Amino acid sequence: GPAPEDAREAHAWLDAHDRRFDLFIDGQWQPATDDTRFDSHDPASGETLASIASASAADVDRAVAAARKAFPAWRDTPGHMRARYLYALARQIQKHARRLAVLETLDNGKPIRETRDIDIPLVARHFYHHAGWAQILASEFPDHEPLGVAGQVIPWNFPLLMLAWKIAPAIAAGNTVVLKPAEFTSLTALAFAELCRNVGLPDGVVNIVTGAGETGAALVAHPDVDKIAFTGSTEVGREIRRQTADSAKRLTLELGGKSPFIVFDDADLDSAVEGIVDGIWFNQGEVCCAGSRLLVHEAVSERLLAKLRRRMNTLRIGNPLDKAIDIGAIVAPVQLERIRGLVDQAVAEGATCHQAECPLPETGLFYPPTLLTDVGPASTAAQTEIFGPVLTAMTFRTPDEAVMLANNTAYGLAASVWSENINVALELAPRIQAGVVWINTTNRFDAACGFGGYRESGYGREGGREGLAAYLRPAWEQRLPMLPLD
Ligand code: TXE
Repeated sequence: GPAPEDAREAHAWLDAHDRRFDLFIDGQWQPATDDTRFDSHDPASGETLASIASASAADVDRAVAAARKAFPAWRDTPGHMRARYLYALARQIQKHARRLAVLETLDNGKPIRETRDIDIPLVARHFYHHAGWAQILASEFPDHEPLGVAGQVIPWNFPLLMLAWKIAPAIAAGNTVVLKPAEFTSLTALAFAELCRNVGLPDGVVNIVTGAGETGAALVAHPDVDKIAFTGSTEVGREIRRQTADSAKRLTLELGGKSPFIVFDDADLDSAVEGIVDGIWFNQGEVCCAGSRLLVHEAVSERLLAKLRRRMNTLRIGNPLDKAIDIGAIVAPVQLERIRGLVDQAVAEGATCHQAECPLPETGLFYPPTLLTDVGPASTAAQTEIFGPVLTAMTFRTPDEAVMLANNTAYGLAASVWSENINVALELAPRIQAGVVWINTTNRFDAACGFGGYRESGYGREGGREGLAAYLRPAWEQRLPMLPLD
């Protein structure tokens, strides 16, 4: 398992808070108006981790008011001063990395190896990167100004990393924020609120309102929010699009995906198998850019799938706090049911279902690595985001057919292309409608690189220059004097 002192420290932190959390508004812990609460569970053990306040529309209103009040002073704080807070937050994240990793693993069910080596280091890196941006903002974006109050709603698959993707650019650019974490995974956002206090971030710059979809909807509907940034399901993204259509709110959406993983006949098949493992079985497949559709050249399909089936059987699934585990628990019963339902539907439509022979723990929310073959291009298995450890495999004969299949969903978030011939890969990449195309690799993320989708995967980019621009506007929009017409 993890170093026992890390797990102990995480539990001690929960105990120090009496396993009871309020809302973080205006730099203070504040109870929800009617003290409505919900519980957060460890999906691997079923243990109740904490009781968490559920914010009503009135609480959201208080949080937005606090963010509005804090905005002018934060906007007028010189960039190099704002940078100090972001650097300090990055250092706090590194200082508490082990506790944050354990908390994230307890709350979400993902393997400690991933939270410790991937999630939390990327979170720190995101704050460091945006601290740099805050410092050079005035010279890089002259005559730009922040938007005001940003309302941010995030999902449960990378709780603290999605918080970082939202908060770091927003506050670097001089906005203030109200963020709503997903109801299954609020703990690291609440731990982050504490770090904001540790570094003396001015009250009201970051506010955290916990709760379910209704809390998010109240934030989206709030008239004094200038921008909504949402990451989550395509359905809710659509709803938010409708809800904000007649307002002046800016909107960025990062939604679902069904990303193709394309293997040519000249690819290094052993590397491709490792890529597939990472592409679909990283984070239990609960990844928006998961390589969930394997498109493999007919000539190597049998060989590749045989290798893949052997590799699947070696994956270790179980207690996510165990460092030797590859696949942890599914976040919540509703998500496990959704995965089961979609696999059943795929099988009813004629798919062949192969599941790894690795033993599952007797309790907890676990689902085995799964491979679906014999699927038609219009079937559920080929079209619907499953958001679990389920890979759909199809074959192609020519590059044109690979492109056609790759683009044949409503989504367009990511793609991965495998070939030993770089010309094949480079010719294919720009023909695929996806925000990112990886070549002979997958799941590479960098704070400096804009991430986002095409079509139903959403719009706007997070990370890099574009990500920052999404929290700025040209100052002349507000300041241009009205010219008399006559
Ligand atoms: O998402 P929701 P769910 C996909 C994935 C998954 C499916 C369902 O396919 O199986 O969505 O997951 C908040 N107004 N993705 O139901 O509901 C909610 O409280 C404002 C892909 O968990 O979209 C949470 O904080 N907010 C995805 C956040 O939205 C609302 C990651 C996401 O939850 C709201 C997650 C409303 N009306 C799921 N209703 C990705 N792109 O990575 C809910 N929320």
